[in-house]
Amino acid sequence: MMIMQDTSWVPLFPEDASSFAWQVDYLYFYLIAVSGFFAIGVVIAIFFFAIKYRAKEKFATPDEIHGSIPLELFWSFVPFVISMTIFLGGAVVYYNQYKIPADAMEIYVVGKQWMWKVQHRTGQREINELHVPVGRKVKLTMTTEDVLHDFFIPAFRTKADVVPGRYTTMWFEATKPGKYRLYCAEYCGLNHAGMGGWVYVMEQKDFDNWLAGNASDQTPVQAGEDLFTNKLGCASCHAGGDSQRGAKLENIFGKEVKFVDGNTAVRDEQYIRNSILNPGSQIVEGYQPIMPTFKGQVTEEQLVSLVAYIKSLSGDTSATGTSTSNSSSTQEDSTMNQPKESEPKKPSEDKEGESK
Ligand code: HEC
Ligand SMILES: [Cu+2]
Repeated sequence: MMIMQDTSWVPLFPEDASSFAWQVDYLYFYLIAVSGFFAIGVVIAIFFFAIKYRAKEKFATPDEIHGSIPLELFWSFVPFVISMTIFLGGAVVYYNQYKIPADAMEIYVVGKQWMWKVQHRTGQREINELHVPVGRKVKLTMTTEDVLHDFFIPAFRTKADVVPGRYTTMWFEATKPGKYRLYCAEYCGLNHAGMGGWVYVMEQKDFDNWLAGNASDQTPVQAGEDLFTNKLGCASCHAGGDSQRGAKLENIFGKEVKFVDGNTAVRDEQYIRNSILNPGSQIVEGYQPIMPTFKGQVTEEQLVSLVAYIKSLSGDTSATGTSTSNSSSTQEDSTMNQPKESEPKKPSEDKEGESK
């Protein structure tokens, strides 16, 4: 329960345990300093003027004042400069926090009244706990089964809304091994206050052991492939070789797509999710609108797996759970890449021409 660190000079703050935590703190202290300076200045001025201009005689008439350009300029310019420093400081910190590094290790998070479900790329699942290695960039791709939640790790000085029907992301790089609080920071119903847990930051080798020691479920990619080929029957349209009626899904991730109505979009996680839930809303050029909606038939966790599988068809290997130097990870990596490699090559020109 001890999250305050003994070395922090004022024990008012949670520990600084991420690469950008100090930036948030400095910005915060700067805001306090600016507010403190003006608050104290105003109070001093009140007393000073109250004494200096106190009523010395009854019915005195004060001198008329006709404005002062230098004074006007001074009190416009100084606040302007101060607010710009706040804006710039805030913008830099915000940019560092929400620009997700490309080489981050991806972990999926699904919020649900009232728990956090976490799944690693290697298949491990955990609830209300999040194990991460120290010194690695970690990206969380998050969504929720029900209402709005908010994923908050005070020691990392980061939080992000978790929104129904959408993927939101956040990232951090933990700097110190330890155990840190994790909260839901958006009131989400009766047991909102209980919707929290712990983040465990481990040395890379302990983390690798942890990954290896936890009996591995299917990886998200494997689970997605299973849904795709067996449980949901996507493969009947999307992997039919020459008779394929559905759009080609290999090597599409991150690329632009053109719709029959002439609009375009970039195929990101959000787009793939929407393709599965509302296929009619975005018909890919060259295809018939025959794909049924899977709304109500798949959970958010299954959707995350499907998205991971479709990403893997584009050779997305971004960030496995383990370090690249680790031998057990090479095994995991190869399992994750299997779908991609075993996929028969289908030249895209063929498909396009055929279905037109
Ligand atoms: C009845 C056949 C059929 C089934 C079943 C089907 N699809 Fe489709 N799918 C299509 C067709 C046709 C298109 C292209 C037209 C469109 O955009 O709706 C498509 C488009 C897509 C796209 C967008 C492709 C692109 O180029 O951007 C994705 C992603 C997708 N499907 C995923 C799935 C998944 C996942 C499943 C299973 C849950 C599935 N589909 C089931 C026929 C099908
Ligand atoms: Cu919540």
